[in-house]
Amino acid sequence: MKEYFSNIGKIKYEGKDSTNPLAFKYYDPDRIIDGKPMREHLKFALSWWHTMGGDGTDMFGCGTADKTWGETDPEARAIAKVDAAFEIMDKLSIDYYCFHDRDLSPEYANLGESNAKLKVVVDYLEKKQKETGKKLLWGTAKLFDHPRFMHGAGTSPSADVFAYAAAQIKSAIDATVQLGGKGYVFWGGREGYETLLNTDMGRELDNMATLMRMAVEYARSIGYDGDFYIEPKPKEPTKHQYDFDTATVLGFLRKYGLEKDFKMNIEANHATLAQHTFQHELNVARVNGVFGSIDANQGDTLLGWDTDQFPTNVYDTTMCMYEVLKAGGFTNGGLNFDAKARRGSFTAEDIFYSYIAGMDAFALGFLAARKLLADGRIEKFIEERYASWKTGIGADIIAGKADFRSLEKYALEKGEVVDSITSGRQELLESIVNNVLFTL
Ligand code: XLS
Ligand code: NI
Ligand code: NI
Repeated sequence: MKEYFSNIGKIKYEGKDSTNPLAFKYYDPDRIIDGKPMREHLKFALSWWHTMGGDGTDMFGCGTADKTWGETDPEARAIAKVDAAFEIMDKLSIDYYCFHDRDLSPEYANLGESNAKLKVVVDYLEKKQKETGKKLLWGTAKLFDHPRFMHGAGTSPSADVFAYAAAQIKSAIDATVQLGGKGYVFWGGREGYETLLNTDMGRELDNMATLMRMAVEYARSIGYDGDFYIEPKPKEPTKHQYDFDTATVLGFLRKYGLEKDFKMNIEANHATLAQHTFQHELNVARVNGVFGSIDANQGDTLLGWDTDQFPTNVYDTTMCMYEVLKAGGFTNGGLNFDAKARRGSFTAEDIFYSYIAGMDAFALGFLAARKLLADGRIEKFIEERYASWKTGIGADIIAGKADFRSLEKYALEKGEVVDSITSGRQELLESIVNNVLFTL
């Protein structure tokens, strides 16, 4: 078998004092922590579109990285991509991957031909999975690239486009099920609008829900027992995306009765585009019981778009893993690097440096989050801050034993509130985080 990265060997864990750029400093895949190896706590996944297909093309210039994998013929390239991806996963100890249908295999002359050629690649992936033990984290359909989807897929004003999208999702679900994936993602690429002057928003939202319901019905009918995810994003490519953020998506899911089948795929850079922190989005998902999976990357705070950079900010990875641990860890979900090397980082080595940077940042965040939880000062502070809900009037309110009349009586008798208002202590808490993270 051809080796695509012959000058790069298996990336090993060498510990924090290593200066070898091609070694992990924190990610020690087989180290057992709390009864399972680090690789299972983190469940890293490679993204097909960025890593195997993204060549650095942007609106100002052509690609800078060669992602042809030595093949000009599209069918041969699709197979070469699989081989190269499995080599990358093996060398980096990444156990999972994610795909869009058209990144595995491009569009051909018609849907029938596209489906048939996709199936060839999926069969090959199945064979490679069996040989290597690598797994599919989630699959999805690319419903935003081809011109037919210019006004949306599920939300297109054209019913024919809706039907085409349904057909495409059907084969992407077939592929996901064949490959044993436990997640299927809806990212509403062009499900949004540019102007309300041409948009019937009520119709579009109803249709989007119908498409999702049909997807669930079909998948369950062929035995799929995994999760469906919605990946919120507030803008880009459309001015206003319907899946704005986790809270908006929750309202949508509950309105249409989809909340039992769908969870969130939270993307760090999408959170910040919605003016939230990454942790905020994870927390909203967790407290509402819809935390599912993570698209890990980071944005650039000075830019207003999805830069999808490999994550290196350890505060963010720490607070992310803190939420993941509080949610009980990953079940069907994992940490997918929906991230790409910068256009100027165009060499093959940069793929490895990027993943090492991102994986080490999350391994460090995981260790730091465990330390924060074990330290307990933050948890204890929050617990004590809400102590008034444990006894007396607070406990009565929670137990449903109070109403406006009894609360008025209580407040009149009690007089001004003094003893149960305490300092928020934000600065102290921030310094505790630093104290736990940076013990030299
Ligand atoms: C784009 C999205 C996309 C989804 C999968 O912004 O992040 O890559 O993760 O369709
Ligand atoms: Ni994403
Ligand atoms: Ni994104």
